Amino acid sequence: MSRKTSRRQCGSARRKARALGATAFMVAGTAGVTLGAVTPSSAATPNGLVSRVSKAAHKFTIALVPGLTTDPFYITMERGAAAEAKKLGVTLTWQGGTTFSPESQLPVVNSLLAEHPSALLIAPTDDVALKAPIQKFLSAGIPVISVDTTLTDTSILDARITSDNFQGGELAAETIAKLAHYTGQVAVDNVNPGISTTDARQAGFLAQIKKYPKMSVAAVEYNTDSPTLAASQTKDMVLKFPKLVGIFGTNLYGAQGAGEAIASAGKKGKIFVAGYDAEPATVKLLQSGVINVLVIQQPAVEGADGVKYAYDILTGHKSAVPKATLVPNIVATTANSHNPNITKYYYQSSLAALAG
Ligand code: T6T
Repeated sequence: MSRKTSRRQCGSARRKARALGATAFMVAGTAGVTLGAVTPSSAATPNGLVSRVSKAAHKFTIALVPGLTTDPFYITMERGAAAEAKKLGVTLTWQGGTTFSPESQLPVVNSLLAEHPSALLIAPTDDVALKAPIQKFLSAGIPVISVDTTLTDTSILDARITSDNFQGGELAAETIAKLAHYTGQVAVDNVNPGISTTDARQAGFLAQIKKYPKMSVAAVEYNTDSPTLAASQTKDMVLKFPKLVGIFGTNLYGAQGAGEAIASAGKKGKIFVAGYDAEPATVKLLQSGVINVLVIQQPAVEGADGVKYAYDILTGHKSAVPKATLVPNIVATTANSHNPNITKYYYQSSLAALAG
């Protein structure tokens, strides 16, 4: 996704929220950084339609296809979706690939089409490669909502729900810049190009760094969602760029790898780390001061909203469903990392939590 597209999406979702009369939402501050108003999600659903559970609802099966099944971000999303499905009396299914890649996700999506679910919630692992398979669901009359990641061509989707990824990237840059007294080089450890969320985070980060005349970007690396690769890339960058003052891991595996490499290179407090997502490995690095800031998302809210919107579409209330929903980020720092107002947003990382 281009920077422009990402910006436009955020803007349009914000406008939508305003149109709905949504209240401004302040996220937790970090290191003197405060984010502005962003679009609320489920709380803003205007009509209360979703609380009506009818017998007919039981015939609905909503399929949730995550980016990959082992990632705590998506496990937490499933929990939110499952709770909402229970409330509405619909069936939720959950199946996906075991790596974050179209190669792993496509066979799952293709075989799911034959099952003809009532609606599809999907986190596309590539913003172009998943368009044709998704189009097949739409052509079969199955509504599709993207959750977390989305397509470059969002026009074909019934709705999309994501976090404010561009803003999360800006915040990561702002935090590092402040800690480094607005001087020095920074690097990005991203997943793969072609992922709408992490591309937008990178775009936000780079745009923000550009605002600081004494700062520059030394490198952008892609770790293919592997913390081991992110760690070795970070180690190499530390050796190669003596002026490096900060690194941004754009998702939980990048943040984990970057943090672990900075700790083992003895650079804690010298090279600042901004990351994304809160599961045990990243939280531990945050609490020990290696990671300085984590942008935390609300995947359970995304999952719940997805089910709710699918239900509204299936019950003839499509006009109540916003085309674009931006879920607010939560900002965790080493200083607030034990605060219950923050810890309540940490992700569920165990599949055992899926029972019940
Ligand atoms: O950061 C999340 C998600 O938002 C992103 O699209 C892919 O990576 C995660 O699942 C974390 O691993």
